[in-house]
Formats: sequence, C-alpha cells, structure tokens
Amino acid sequence: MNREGDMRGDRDFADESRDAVRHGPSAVPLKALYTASDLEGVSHLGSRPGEAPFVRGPHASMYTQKPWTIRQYAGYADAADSNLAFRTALAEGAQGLSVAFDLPTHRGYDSDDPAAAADVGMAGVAIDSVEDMKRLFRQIPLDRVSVSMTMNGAVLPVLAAFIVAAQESGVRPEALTGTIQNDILKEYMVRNTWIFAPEPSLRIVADVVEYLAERAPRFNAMSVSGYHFQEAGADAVLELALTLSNARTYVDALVTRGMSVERIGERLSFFFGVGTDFFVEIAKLRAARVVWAGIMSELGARGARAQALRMHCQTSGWSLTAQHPQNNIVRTTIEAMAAVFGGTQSLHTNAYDEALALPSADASRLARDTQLIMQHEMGLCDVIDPWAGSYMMESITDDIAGRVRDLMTQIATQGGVVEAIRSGWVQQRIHEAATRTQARIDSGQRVVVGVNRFRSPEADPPSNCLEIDGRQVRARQVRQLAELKTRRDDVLVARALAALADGARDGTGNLLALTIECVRARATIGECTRALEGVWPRYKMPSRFSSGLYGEARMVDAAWRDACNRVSALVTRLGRLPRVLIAKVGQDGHDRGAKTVAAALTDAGFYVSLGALFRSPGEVVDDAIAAKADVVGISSLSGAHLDLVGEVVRTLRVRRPMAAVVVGGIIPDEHARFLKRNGLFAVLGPGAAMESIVSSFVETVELALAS
Ligand code: SCD
Repeated sequence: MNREGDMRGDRDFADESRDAVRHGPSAVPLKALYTASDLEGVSHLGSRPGEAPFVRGPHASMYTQKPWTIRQYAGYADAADSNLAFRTALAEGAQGLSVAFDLPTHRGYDSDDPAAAADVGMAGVAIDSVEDMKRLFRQIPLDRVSVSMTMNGAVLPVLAAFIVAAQESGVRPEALTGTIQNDILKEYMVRNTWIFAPEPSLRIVADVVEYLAERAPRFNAMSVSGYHFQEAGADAVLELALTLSNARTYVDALVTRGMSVERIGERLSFFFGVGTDFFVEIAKLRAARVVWAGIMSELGARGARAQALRMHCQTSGWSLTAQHPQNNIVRTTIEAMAAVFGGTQSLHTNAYDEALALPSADASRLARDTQLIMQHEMGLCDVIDPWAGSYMMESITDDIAGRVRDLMTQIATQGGVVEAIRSGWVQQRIHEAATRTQARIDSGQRVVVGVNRFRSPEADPPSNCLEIDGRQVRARQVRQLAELKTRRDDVLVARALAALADGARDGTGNLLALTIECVRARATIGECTRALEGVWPRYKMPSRFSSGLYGEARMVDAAWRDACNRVSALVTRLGRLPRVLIAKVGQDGHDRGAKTVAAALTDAGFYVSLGALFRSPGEVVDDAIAAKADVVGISSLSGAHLDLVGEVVRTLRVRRPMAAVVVGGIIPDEHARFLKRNGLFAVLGPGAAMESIVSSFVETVELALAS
C-alpha cells in the first residue's frame, strides 16, 4: 500500500471508527479514539493539583514532595510474630504499618471462645487484650510510625487497646498518626464483620470519630471503603457510588450530632480497590475526588483539607489467579501503576501467591519491592498527575463522575443506604454485578490469561506458602488470657464493663472513652463486646441470592448448556430436583463466591438453599438435614478449612450419611488430599469455571447416591 493509501486508511478510521464503543471489563464504555471534541462540557478541567475539585490530587506538589506511603496489609497469627514482621518490614523500607486482625478479633470473640476456635490466628493477628496490643507494637515508636488498622465490628475494644498500649509505652493519643477503618456500613453490604445492628453501630462509628477528633486529632477516624465492593464484584461506578453514599451517611450522622462539616472532612479518608481495567481505574480515582469535593462543598465545607478526598488503594485480590501465579506479579504491577497515576496517598500491593494461601515471605517482599522500584527507579514521582489533559482520561473521568452521581441519586431514592441495606437492594446490586462478571469470564468474553484463554500446562504452584498452625496459636492465646485474668482486679473490670453497658443503654457518655477504661482495667476484647451485647444483641442478616441472571448470560454457550443437560438427566433419574446446601462455616464472611455458585447451580437446575453466615459445623449439618441436601457445598476462604470442614464431614457422616460434602475456596493441595482421605468428596479450587462446578455437583450426587 502506498503512503496515500495509508493516510486514507487513517482518515477513514478517524471518521468512521472513533465512536465505536468498546465495552471493556467495567461498566464504563470506552471509545476507540478520543479527540478534543470529547472535552466539550467537561467541567472539572483547568484546575491545578491541590485545588478544588482536586481531580489532579489533594496536594499541590503531590509525589514530588512526598511519595505515596508504601503500606502493606499484614498480620501473622500472633502478636509476637507480627511484631517481628512489622519491624523487619520497617527496616527494609515499609513506610507505614497496616494491621490485619484475625476473624475472631473482628467479630469480638476472645481466642478461648468456642464460636471462634477454628479461626484463631488464621487470617490475621489474634488480639484478645491490651497485653497482645503491647506485644504487637513492642519497640515500634507509635509517635513516628503511622498505623492503619482494618477494624470495624469490634472497633471500640480494638482501638481502645491500641490507645492504651500507646499510652502505657509513653505515647499520648495526641501524638498518634494512622487510620482506623471504622466503616461499618459496607460490612452489612459485603465484608460481613458486623456485630450489632446498623443503628447502634452508627452510634459507635460516631463516638469513635468524635473521640479521635478531640483527643487524637492526627489520627484518621475513618477509611470509607470501596475496595470490598470491587472484591465482591462491583464495577467502578457501583464501587464509587456506594462508597461515597456511605461517606455521606456518616457525615450527615455526625453533623446531626453537632460536629462541623469542616472538622469531619479533615480526618475522613477513603480506600479503593484497583483492578485490571487500567484507564478506567485511573479515571475512577480522579472522579472520586471530583464527586466528593462537590458533595462536601454542598454541605458547607470550605477548606481544602475538608473537601479533598485522600485515599489508600489496594491492588485487586480478585484479579489474582491460582493458575500460573507468577502472572499475578504483572497484574499487580500494572494495577499499582493505575493507583499511582490516579493519585493515591497510600498503597498496598498484593503478593502473587495470595490466590493459593497466605503469602510467603518471598512473595510479600516482592510485592513491597514493586512499590520501591516504582518510587525509586521509574521516575513516577517526578511529574504531578501526568494524565491531565488527555482527551480520553478527562472524558472518562467526567463520564464516571456523572454516572456515580446518578447512581447516588438512585440510592437516595431507595431511602438512603441504611434502608437499602435493610431491604437487600444494595446486596442484590453487588451480587448481580458479580454474577454477570462471572458469566463473562466463564464464557470467555472477559479474558483471564492462563485461565480461560492461552492456557499452558500447569506450572508447579509455589511450595513455600505460609502455613499457620491455628491450634498452637490458640493454645498460646488461651494461656495468655488465663494469665491476664489472674493478675487483674476483677471488681474494677466489672465496674468498667457495667459503665460501658450503661453508656450504650442510656445513650450517654462516649463509648470509646468508656471502653478505654475497660481495656485499661484489663477487660478483654470479648468481654467488652459481651457487655454491649447485653444491650444490643448480635445482629442476624438473611443470606440471599438471585437466580436467572447467570443462566441467561450463558444461554448461548455450548459448554454451559452441556452442563445443564447433565443436570436435566440427573433430574430424570432422581424423579426430583437434586438438592444442594451452599454453606459458610465459622467466622468467614466472604460470601461473593457462595452466592454466585448458589445462583449458577439454581440456573443449572439444582434446588439450592443458601445457609446463613457464621454457622458452626453442627449448625451446617442441621441446615443440611432441614434442606434434605444431597450435597453440601462449603465455601472456605479463611484458612480454617481443616478443622471446620473436617468436622462437618465427620458429623454429617453420622447424621445424614447419604449427603456428600464438597468444598470450594483457597485450599492448599496437601490439605485437599488430607480432607479427601477423610471423607470429603471434592475440592473446587479458585478459578474453576461454573460448568465444571455444575458437573462436579452432578457427579457428587451420582456417586453419593450410588455409595
Ligand atoms: C503528603 N503530605 C503532604 C504531601 N503529601 N503535605 C504536603 N505536600 C504533599 N505533597 C502530608 C499529609 O498531609 C499528611 O500530613 C502527611 O504528609 C502524611 O501523608 P498522607 O497522605 O496523609 O499519608 P498517610 O499518612 O499514609 O495516610 C494516607 C491515608 C490514610 C490518608 C489514605 O487514611 C491511610 O494510611 N490509610 C490506609 C488505610 C489502610 O491501610 N487500609 C488497609 C485496608 P497531615 O497528617 O499533617 O495531614 C486493608 C483491607 O481492608 C484489606 C481487605 C480486608 O481485610 O477485607
């Protein structure tokens, strides 16, 4: 082709294809080509970094003056192990700490509570008292190192223990820097570490914010989170709309209590997930600042500090694959670049082996070094907001901001977030988004390299993943709890706990201030929670899923139809629908997978019951009997499968021997072999396509009935 031909080709493309809309992996359509005309009507243009609406970042100098904080989320079994890991990380270049607590701590149970036994130390550090907190931060100068704590349900006793531990090491609350997540609303929507009902929980949130504003003004009192929505399957627009609606709800609640918008805004921070949709993810972070600045300005905030949205980001856990885990290094690096181009203040990069088990030391180091390389070798900190002015970037930033505002209006018309939680509207939206995404992956419309396309022979998984001996951790915690209880003044503890309960009942006093007195007297996390439970019983929430969507999306897909035909043949043989119970067991509240599988199995022709969260193994068996289940499918993502699944299998064998158990989730091969030797039918690893899950359930029913 000659030059002219080339040029005509280019012009034809520009004229005819520029508006071709590509529906990428997210909800925001992208055009093939953007030009100056795409900037018409975009209202956020022309501002400088550090100026409203802060699209270019919350600070004028951004990374040129201070790079984002490298803040890796970690917690290892017990306080002493975690302390060693924290001190090593700080010595090797980490710039702030971020504590992952185990699930019993999140849910307000001490390690010696039978409801928590199997989960102690499995998914983070176990903290039962201020003594554990002191061990956790031994030799770490809390007046100089900022500490983030992901804590929501049990925020009162855990934050109280942190404040008292700091005081007893000579650091006053005024000197503390860091962040407490303290974002309970998203717990009801996705993360599920709530303890009490939404209304009392909102009082706790507000008491924490008020106390910190007064006593620890350098501490960020809240990290309103979108990350968990993305992990649960929400797209960029839904993630932002829910996060900003939640934040708005908190601000309204605090204003009602008499706090000024200015003061609230100053210590509010945010947390977003950054996934694989590179351009959209950058635009999402920029749009978040634009929309939030508008909301705060409408509410009357005037100062930059109160209007500017500051954020932490984490690369997407959902994008990690168990197949060819080293591919995750590439995914994480590019996601981290999106977070940095989006102007994050703080960042966690995932370890590449996290889809298989808890991260190994090598993988954790590599994840952290990825950020050090970005900061020190790549020049990424030299230019502020380098995407500014890009036709594409500014246009999609504006597009996302508009869609987010529209969706926020829809949420408001549902009666606001608390009402939308109660009616199940929010959970439904997220579940539907997750189901649609799963269908796109399973049908190959959304490519996952090495999983649904470009598969190559399976490489050996890394063999040095971290393993926690939960029983040992629990034994140590139980011993330390017993020692603590012999040394303390029980009368003082009882008096402080009674005052806390009175404060909750009467609506008087600040609950964090009251909890600090309990913890100082050596009341445990579990005891503080139980004192509140006497006033506000533990909340219960029904588990729901919706059928129809998944099957509809895969209707034209031969592999899916084949799987459905296998179910139809089974129905004919049985003369009834095969019955499945999908169950969660223990304190693990990650229920996206369980709900998606429940939806897909229903669409394939099974009769599916979805169990409630936080069931004990015995209760799962009760549910299986009530549901007359042929198969019990347990979803386990917390690492506690050996004890919990093992017990379900053993008890079911006695009480409903005709039912078989399969488990899905993060189960290392060795554990899978052990569980199968002890009666488990099958293990469905992460990344299994839904048709293979359906087929496994069919085979399980057939084998179980034959045996
Ligand atoms: C920064 N500063 C600047 C500046 N850059 N000043 C002038 N010019 C610049 N260019 C100042 C800031 O104003 C601040 O001072 C100080 O430097 C520190 O900077 P920062 O930007 O506030 O950074 P940092 O202290 O790291 O705080 C970042 C956030 C904070 C605000 C985002 O909330 C945070 O660290 N969040 C992390 C949350 C987290 O780790 N979450 C993990 C969740 P002043 O203080 O004086 O203003 C993990 C999780 O949930 C996982 C999943 C699960 O468990 O379910």
